[in-house]
Amino acid sequence: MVEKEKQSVDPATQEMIEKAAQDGIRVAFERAATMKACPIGAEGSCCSLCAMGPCRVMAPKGKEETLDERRNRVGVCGATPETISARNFARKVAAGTASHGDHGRFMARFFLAVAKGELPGYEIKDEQKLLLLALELGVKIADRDKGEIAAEVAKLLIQEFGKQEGELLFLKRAPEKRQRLWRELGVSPRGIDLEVAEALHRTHMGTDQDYQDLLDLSVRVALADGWGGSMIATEIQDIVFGSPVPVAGKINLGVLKEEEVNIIVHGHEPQLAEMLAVVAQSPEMIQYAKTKGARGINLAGMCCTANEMLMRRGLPVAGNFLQQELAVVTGALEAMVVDVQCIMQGLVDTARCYHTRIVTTDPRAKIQGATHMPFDEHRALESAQAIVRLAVDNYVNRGKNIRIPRHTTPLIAGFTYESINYMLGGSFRGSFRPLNDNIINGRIRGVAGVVGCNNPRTPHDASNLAMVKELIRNDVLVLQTGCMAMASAKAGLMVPEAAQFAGEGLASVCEAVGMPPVLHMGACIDNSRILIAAAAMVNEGGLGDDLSKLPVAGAAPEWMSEKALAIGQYFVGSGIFTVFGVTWPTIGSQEVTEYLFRSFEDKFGGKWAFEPDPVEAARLMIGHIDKKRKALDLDRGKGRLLVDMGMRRGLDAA
Ligand code: SF4
Ligand code: MSK
Repeated sequence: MVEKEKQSVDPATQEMIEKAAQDGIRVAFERAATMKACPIGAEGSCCSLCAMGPCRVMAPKGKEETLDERRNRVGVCGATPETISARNFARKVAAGTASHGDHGRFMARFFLAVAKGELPGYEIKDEQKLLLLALELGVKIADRDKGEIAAEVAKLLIQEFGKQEGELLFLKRAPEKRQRLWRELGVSPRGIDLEVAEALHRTHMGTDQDYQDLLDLSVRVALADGWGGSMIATEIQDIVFGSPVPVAGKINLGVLKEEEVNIIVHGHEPQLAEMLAVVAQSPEMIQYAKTKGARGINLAGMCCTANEMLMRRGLPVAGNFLQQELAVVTGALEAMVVDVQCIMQGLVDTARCYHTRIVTTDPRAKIQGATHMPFDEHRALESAQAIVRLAVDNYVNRGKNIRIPRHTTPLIAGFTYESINYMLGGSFRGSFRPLNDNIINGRIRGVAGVVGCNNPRTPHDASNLAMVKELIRNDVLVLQTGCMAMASAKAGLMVPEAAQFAGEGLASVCEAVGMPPVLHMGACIDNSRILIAAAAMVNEGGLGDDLSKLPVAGAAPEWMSEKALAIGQYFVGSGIFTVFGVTWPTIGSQEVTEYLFRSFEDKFGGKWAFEPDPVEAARLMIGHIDKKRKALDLDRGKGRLLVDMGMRRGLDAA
């Protein structure tokens, strides 16, 4: 057994790893320790695309390869290691894009139904955002009813998935220069589903066998995620559930309550969670819980559903990806209600040892051994009531083996392009000008997006914390989403007081505005908010005419999901330098890796890097930021020189 300190830096997680071991439960940490990663697959050198294989084409380790050996290192069909590596990579990006795309498509159809008034219990909460989007998309507003406007907007967004030609509508949000570059390189996505389908076709056995072509293709697919599926999902969720504004919350397994019915919502799509929040707070349901001996009902979140609910409702967050099984191990969880993505199948087995019910709710994501209660949007309230009642009824089945870690940390979440604009500029003159000015005067050195998952192949939360601390110490403002946002929040970096960990310049800005040096921007799909914020920095002026000119960088220090690769690829394809930790899926092919790590910069202005040491990775990001500052002719730390009359006279005399 691996020491718990080496598995996580989070004390609540360590405590529950220990309890799991005492209870004889194997969770992901233990499984990762006993199941070594396949070295051939990890480096991208295995092809299983057809039944002539699987073929393994890894280079011999520790010895020079002869030309003949190199020539013969191909699959049965003759596919080279480069083709195999690039196909594998492109397929992962396509799977990530498909996941966010399917989320976006579901949201767009849901939005249309809400607009038509077909879904009782849901309504349009942010009318202003709806109207702005309608104007942007050329939808007539005049004196039309908001439902009519929303329906027309929804139909336009639904079309984005099946579109066969032209360009995705939101590409126009990128700076002009970037749009032109995408067009010139032939990577402007046409339709979201089309790009995914074409990628699957072109990576089929015997189709596209030019590794550079495949890697360029994967940029087009990924852009259909960032500027397509993810952005659509974010926009719609803001319109229907309300745009986030800074909100206080708390995080970690200590949010579970010993004397209440505990329910965790886990996954990615917020429709059901929103309704569960309403039902869990209803006096009737609380009364019902009391009849079972509980003091109330405590709804908390896990993974990105948690981020969605935290951003809009301040709902407590139980933890990030690697804490999902540990929430069950507390023995105090009545139900874990899951939808899509990042739900470990191991949950069901863990739950068998306690009383927790794992409830699947989405027809696209069932798990054997779980209780399936399909969520019907048309009868959302009834669906949510049935689920909460199941959890309440289960309270009486709680055993005596309960231990809830005492750890919780306060945080502020709810930062979006709009709320940052407001926070920096005020309600009448909302603007990114103060951000740009502080970058220009060097108080803020640059901006970094640190996003992505946890991975038990690296100590839980550790790389994120080391990276984020190094960045803010060096005056880099950090924007976060997904499970990495939660890692920073647990460590207390998402409150204004965390400015004490920042460099002098960044700290002075945080203190003046009253904001943390690390901003929580939401769930994985909300990485699209980071794209929009970056575009706003370009549009504001003074930092170059393209995203690739900005002193910004991206990272996913603990990634595990194909979605993370899609996100990284759309950052890179948008011109942003991006570093991943843990492992790199093309390391088996030097050519493919070189192309992504170097040639991409000449083409797209952004490139990938792989660096498992988080402090080293942060330094790569800072080095890149400094390179961009130099190219923009910005002198770090100089500050704006205010010239008074005396100085002016001196200048005149000289
Ligand atoms: Fe092997 Fe080629 Fe089939 Fe891949 S496509 S499994 S390399 S024969
Ligand atoms: S939930 S994709 S583990 S961030 Fe979005 Fe966390 Fe990664 Fe899932």
